[in-house]
Amino acid sequence: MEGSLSFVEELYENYQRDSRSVPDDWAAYFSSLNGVAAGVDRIPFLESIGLFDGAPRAELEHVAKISSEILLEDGEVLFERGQTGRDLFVVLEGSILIRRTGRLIAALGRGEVVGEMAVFDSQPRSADAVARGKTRLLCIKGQDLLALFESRPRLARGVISILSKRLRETGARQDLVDQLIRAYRVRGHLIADLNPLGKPSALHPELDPAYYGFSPGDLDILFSSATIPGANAMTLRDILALLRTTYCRYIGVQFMHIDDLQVKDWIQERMEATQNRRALSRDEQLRILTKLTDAEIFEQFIHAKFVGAKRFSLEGAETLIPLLDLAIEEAANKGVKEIVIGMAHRGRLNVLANIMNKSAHQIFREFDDRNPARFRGGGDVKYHLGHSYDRTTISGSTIHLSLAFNPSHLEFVGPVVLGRVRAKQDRFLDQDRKKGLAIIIHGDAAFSGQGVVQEMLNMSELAGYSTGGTVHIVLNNQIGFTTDPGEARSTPYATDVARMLQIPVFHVNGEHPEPVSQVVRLAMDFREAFKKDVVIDMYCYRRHGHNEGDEPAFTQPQLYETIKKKKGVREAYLDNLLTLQGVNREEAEGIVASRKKALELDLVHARSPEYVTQDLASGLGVWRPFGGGRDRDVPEVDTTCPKDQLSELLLAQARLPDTFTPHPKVKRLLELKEAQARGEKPLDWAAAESLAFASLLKQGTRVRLSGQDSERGTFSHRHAVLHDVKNGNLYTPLMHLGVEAARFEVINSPLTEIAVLGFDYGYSLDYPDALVIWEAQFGDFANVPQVIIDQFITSGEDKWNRYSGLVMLLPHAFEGQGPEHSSARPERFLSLAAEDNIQIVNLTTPAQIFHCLRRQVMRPWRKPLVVMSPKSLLRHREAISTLEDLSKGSFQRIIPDRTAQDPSTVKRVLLTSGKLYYELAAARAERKLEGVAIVRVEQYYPLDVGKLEKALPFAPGTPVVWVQEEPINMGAWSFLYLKLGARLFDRYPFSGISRAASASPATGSHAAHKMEQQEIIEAAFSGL
Ligand SMILES: Cc1ncc(C[n+]2csc(CCOP(=O)(O)OP(=O)(O)O)c2C)c(N)n1
Ligand SMILES: [Mg+2]
Repeated sequence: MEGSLSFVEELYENYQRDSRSVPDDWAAYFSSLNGVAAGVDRIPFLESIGLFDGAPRAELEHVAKISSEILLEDGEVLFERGQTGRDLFVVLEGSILIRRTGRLIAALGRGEVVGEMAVFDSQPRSADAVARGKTRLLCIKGQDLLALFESRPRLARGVISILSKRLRETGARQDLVDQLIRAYRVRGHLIADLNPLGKPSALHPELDPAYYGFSPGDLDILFSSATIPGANAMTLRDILALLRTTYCRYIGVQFMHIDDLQVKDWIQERMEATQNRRALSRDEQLRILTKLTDAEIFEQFIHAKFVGAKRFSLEGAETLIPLLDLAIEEAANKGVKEIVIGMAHRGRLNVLANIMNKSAHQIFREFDDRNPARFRGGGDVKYHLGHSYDRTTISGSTIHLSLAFNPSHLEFVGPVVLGRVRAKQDRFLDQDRKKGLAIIIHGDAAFSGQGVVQEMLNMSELAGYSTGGTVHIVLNNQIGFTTDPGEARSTPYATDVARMLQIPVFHVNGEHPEPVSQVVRLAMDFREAFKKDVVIDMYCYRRHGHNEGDEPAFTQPQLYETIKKKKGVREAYLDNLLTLQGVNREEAEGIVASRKKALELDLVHARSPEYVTQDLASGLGVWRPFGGGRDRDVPEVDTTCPKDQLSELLLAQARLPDTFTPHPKVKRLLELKEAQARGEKPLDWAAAESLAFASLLKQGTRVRLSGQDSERGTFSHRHAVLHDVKNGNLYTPLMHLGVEAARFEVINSPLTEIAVLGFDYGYSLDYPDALVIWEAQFGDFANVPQVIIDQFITSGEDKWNRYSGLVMLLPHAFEGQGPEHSSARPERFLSLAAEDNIQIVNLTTPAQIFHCLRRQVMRPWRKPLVVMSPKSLLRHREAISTLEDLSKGSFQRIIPDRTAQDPSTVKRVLLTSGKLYYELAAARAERKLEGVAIVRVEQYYPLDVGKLEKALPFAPGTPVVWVQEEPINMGAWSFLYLKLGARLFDRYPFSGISRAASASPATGSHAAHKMEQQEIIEAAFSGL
C-alpha cells in the first residue's frame, strides 16, 4: 500500500459512502478491516428480509461481511439501462424507482432487492434505478455474490423467485392503476358535480380504488402516470386527486368514444394538464360578474315592469350570457368574422339585449304592443325576432353577429342557421370554413326529443353541408314545459344523440361560471383544431314556470321548493369572488345600480310619445339589390340567351378530358348533347335544365343544387357528375365552363328532408344572388319537412321581412306508381299561398324550365319557387323545345291553345296543367276532334288572371273545363274554383273534372290507374 494518510482517509470516506467508488483492492482491504464489525450490525436487518428467510447464522454473517453500504441523494442514479453490472443491492432506507423507457415499473422500499437478472449473466441492465429521497443500500459485489450462490444454491433460488414475483406483481398492479385511470376518463362524468339542484351521484364502482383491490394503505405507493401529462410517477393518492379534479368537479366530459387517438389525446391532454381549470384574471372575473348582472337585472326589471308578460325568463341559467360573451370573444380571436346564432324562446330576449345589442327600449316597446295596425295579419311575437349587429371585441376586432329569426317549432332553426353560415363561408371563399361560425342553443327536452337534431349532426361533416363545426349549447334546465327528464328521454344525458359523432360532449355546472369558461375555451379550441361540432351541456334550472304566467308547482312541487330556496347565480358567484377578495361588495352593487338605471332610462324612452318604432331591417348588405313584396310591382326580365352561346354551352358539357371513359349510355347522352348543339335534335328537359344552369354560371351566378341522388337525377336524366368506368374518377362538366364562370355545386344529400331543406333555405337567405335548389326524390317527400315549408319558406317574409329565392323541385304526375310517388301535393302549397308569398308552377316544356329558372335569379324578386317537376315528361317525344325557344322566348304563365283554330269555332275549352296536357292533346288528335281548345296553366300562383283571360278569346257561354289528374279534394281545382267562381270572367261556365275524392292521392294498381286516367280523358271530351 502506498499513499499518504490523508489520501487513505479520503478513500475510506468514499468507501463508506459508496463502496464501489474505490478500486476493488482497496475495497477488499477496507472490508477486511471493519467488515465483520459492520456486518454484525447488519445481521438483524438481513434476518428481517424475505431473501434470507431461514438462513443459518453463519450464512448471514458471511453476507454481512462481504457487503458494503451506499448512500444516494434524491434523484441520484444507482445504475442506468444498458450498463453492465452484476452487483446486487438491498434497500436499507428510502426507496429506489425502477423505470423503463420513462415509465415507472416499480418503486422498491426497505428490504427489497435491486439488481435483477443481470446479477446472473452480466447482461446489460434492463431498466434505470434512481433514488427517491435519501436512500441507503446494501451492496453485494458481483464476484462475491456468484461465489455465494455457488456455495448456497438455496440463496440463488430465493433471489430469482423474489425478483420474478416482484416483476409480476408490479406489472399487475400497474395494470390495475391504468384501468382505474381509464375508468375516470370514461366514467368520471358520472360522479361529477353537475347539477345545481342536487348532489353528485354516489361513487361508481369502477371509480373506487377498492374495486381494483387497492386499500387505503396503497394510496402512497408510487405508480407510473406516464399517460397523464407531467410527472412520470405519482402516488395513487395524487393520481386519484388529479383525475377527480379533472373529471369529477364541475365539468364532466364524454370523449372516450372518440376513436381517433390523436383527437382523443388532444382533449385528454388539455384537460389533464390543467386539471380542467382555468385561472382567470380579476378583469375576466369582473367581466363575468358584469354579464351575470346584466342577465339577472334585465329579467328582474321586466318581471317588475311588465307583470305576468311572457318572456321565457333566463333566470337559473344566467351563465348563458357570460358563456356566449366568451365564446364570441374566443371566436373573434381565432379569426371568425361572422357568427349566426340559433336559439329558441328560453332567454332569447335576454340574449337579444345583452349579447345582440338590441336596445332595451325597442324590446320594451314591443312589450307594450302599441302599434296593432302595423301588424294586422303579419309580424311575429317578440321572442321569435332576430337581430344582427357588428360587435367590437376586447382585442379590437370586429365580428358580425346574427340571431336567426325563429318559429316556435323547436330545433328547426338549426339547419337554417347552418345553411346561412355555409353561404357566408362560400361568399368569403372560406374553404377552411374558419370565418363563419354557427352557435346553436338548445333546450334539453328539445335536443333529445326532436329528430331534426340528429339530422343536423349527421350532416355536420358531409362535404356539401359542413360548416367547419357548430358549437351546440344545451341550456339544460332539466325540465321541458312540465315534463321531467325521465319522461323526456331514454338516455342518461339530454345530449346523448350527439355521441353519434366523434366529438366531445362537455357537461358543466352552470352555477359555476369559471368552469363554464374553461369548457367554452376547450370547445372553441376543439372546433378550430378539428373542424367538428362540439357540445356544451350546461346544467342549470328554471326559476319560474315555463313562462311567467305558468305555475310550476302544479307539477314539480318539490323541485320548486328547492329552487325557491336557491340564491341567484350572480349572488353565488359574487360570494365566491368576495371570498377570494378579487372584488368587493360596493363594486358589485355599483354594477347593479348602473344597469338598473340604464334600463329605467330605456323604459322612459320607449314610452315617450316621440318614440319612433323601427321596422325590421331588411335589404341591407348583399340584399340591397333584391326584394320581396308583390309580383305585379316587379317587372319581368329578358331570360333569353344567344343561340350560339347555348350551342357552345351544350358542347362544353359534352367535352370530357381525353383520359376520361364515360359509361357507354352516358356517352350516347353526350353525343345527343352535341347533336342538340348543332340543332339536329330538339332539346329535352335535361338539355334545357342544364342550359339554365350553364348560362347562369356563365353570367357569374352561383348554382347550388342539393337533394337525394341529385347528381345523376332520380330519373337518370341529369348526369351532372360523370363517373369514369375505368377508374371511378369524377367529372362535373358544369364545373368546367371557363375561369369566369361561377361555381356549380350539385350535391347528393343524405337521406334527410327536414335538415337538408332547412339548410338550403338558410343558404338562400345569405346568398340571394345564387340559384339555390332543393330537390325532393319524389314530390310527396316534401311532407317530411313541412315545418320548414310552413314556418320558414312560405311565411318568413310575412313574419320577419326575410326573403328567399329558394327553388324546390318536386317530381309530380300521376303515372301509376301508387299512392306515394304520384303527387307533390300542389293543394298544400296552394293552401299556403297568399300575399304573393311563393310561386307554384307546373311546367310542360323544356323551354319553360329554362326561362323559369333563369327568371328566378334574374328578376330582383326573391320568392320561393315550387316546381311540380316532371317524371315521364323528361323523355316525352313531344315535350321538346328548340334552341330558338330559349334564345327568343320567355316564360309563359299561361300557354294558350296552340292549334290554329278559329276561336269562334271552339265549343269546349279544356284548362289543364302539367303532363295531362299531352294526354289530352293526344286524345284530341287521335279522335280528330274539332272545336276543342286546350289551355295550359303553367303557373298556378301567383295566378295571372289577365293572361288567363287573354288565352280565352272564345264566344261567351263556351264551357271551360278544368281537367286535373288529382282527386277532386286535391290538385288545383278548389283553389281555382275559389278564386274564379262558377262563371269564368262572367262569360264561361266553369266546371272541373278530376278523380273522385280520395283519402290517398292515387291507386296502388297500375291497371286501375290507367282505367281512371282514361275516364278523365273521356269525361274531358264527353258531349262532343
Ligand atoms: C316542435 C315543438 N313541439 C312542441 C313545442 C311546445 N313547447 C314549447 S317549449 C316546450 C318545452 C321545451 O323544453 P326544453 O327544450 O327543455 O326548453 P326549456 O323551455 O326548458 O328551455 C314545448 C313542449 C314546440 N315549441 N315545438
Ligand atoms: Mg328545458
